[in-house]
Amino acid sequence: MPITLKITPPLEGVLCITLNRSEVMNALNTQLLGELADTLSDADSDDKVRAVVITGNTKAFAAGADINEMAERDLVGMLEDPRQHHWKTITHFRKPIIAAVNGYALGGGCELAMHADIIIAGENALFGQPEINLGIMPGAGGTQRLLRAVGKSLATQMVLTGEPISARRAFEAGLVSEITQPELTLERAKAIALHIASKAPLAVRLARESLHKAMDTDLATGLRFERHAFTLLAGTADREEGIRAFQEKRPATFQGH
Ligand code: DAK
Repeated sequence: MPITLKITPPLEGVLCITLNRSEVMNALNTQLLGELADTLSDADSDDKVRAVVITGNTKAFAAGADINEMAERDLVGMLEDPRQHHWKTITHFRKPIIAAVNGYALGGGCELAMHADIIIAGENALFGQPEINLGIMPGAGGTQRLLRAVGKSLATQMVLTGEPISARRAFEAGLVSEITQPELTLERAKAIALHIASKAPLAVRLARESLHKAMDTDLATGLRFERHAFTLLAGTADREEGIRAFQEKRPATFQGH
């Protein structure tokens, strides 16, 4: 039973995970990351889960790695840090994640939000990589994913000054796809997750993988992957159902095969 997370059982295909260390701005300690990795691992093989929403509270999505815990680790401790394994599990999760971000998304918190496929931000959200203020640097994608999301100049400014950006600036830069009133952020993220959860799961999975390819390969390789994935879907019952439903002018019911 997780202690650092609140988990709402899957409803219409959507699992909702709330980070639950509000007394420390949802700082990501090893236990929280472990519980999150385990929850996502289970969700990966659970047919009832088609999309996941991750959120925090109104003050903080997450203010980064737990600095007090980090202070206890020396070089060898960092090399053997179990958190690296948990981050890897989160990275390799195969279903869409929507992050509903209010308040601080700093350091590892910003990096966790960037592990999501879609970020919905409340007007009060602040995104930043303040590691430089601690004499360290981002370690969970904060230089790589941020640069790809917002471009070189803004990413460099954020990482080297440690200054956060507002939700509005993050929206303009393409880091987040929508801004909402803070009290509506979670509802909006859930609505998007529900929408995705109603689509054909194999098509969602392959489309998502193809989008990810655009981040880490050249155009020709990405286009080749896209074509193969598109072709593979021709063998699915859900494609047949989707096309037949269109022709019969009725909503499609997808089964996931
Ligand atoms: N860790 C531990 N405690 C934290 C925390 C954090 N990151 N952030 C906040 N807290 C705690 C505060 O210490 C305080 O605790 P008490 O004093 O009440 O006991 C409580 O939360 C409330 O915070 P404040 O009193 O400071 O609240 P304010 O509103 O004044 O300020 C703040 C909120 C978020 C601006 C401020 O707390 C702050 O600057 N927090 C630190 C933000 C930060 O520097 N984040 C980056 C951490 S480094 C890796 C992967 C990832 C990482 C590293 C390695 N590998 C895979 C290898 C990631 C590194 C990081 O994220």
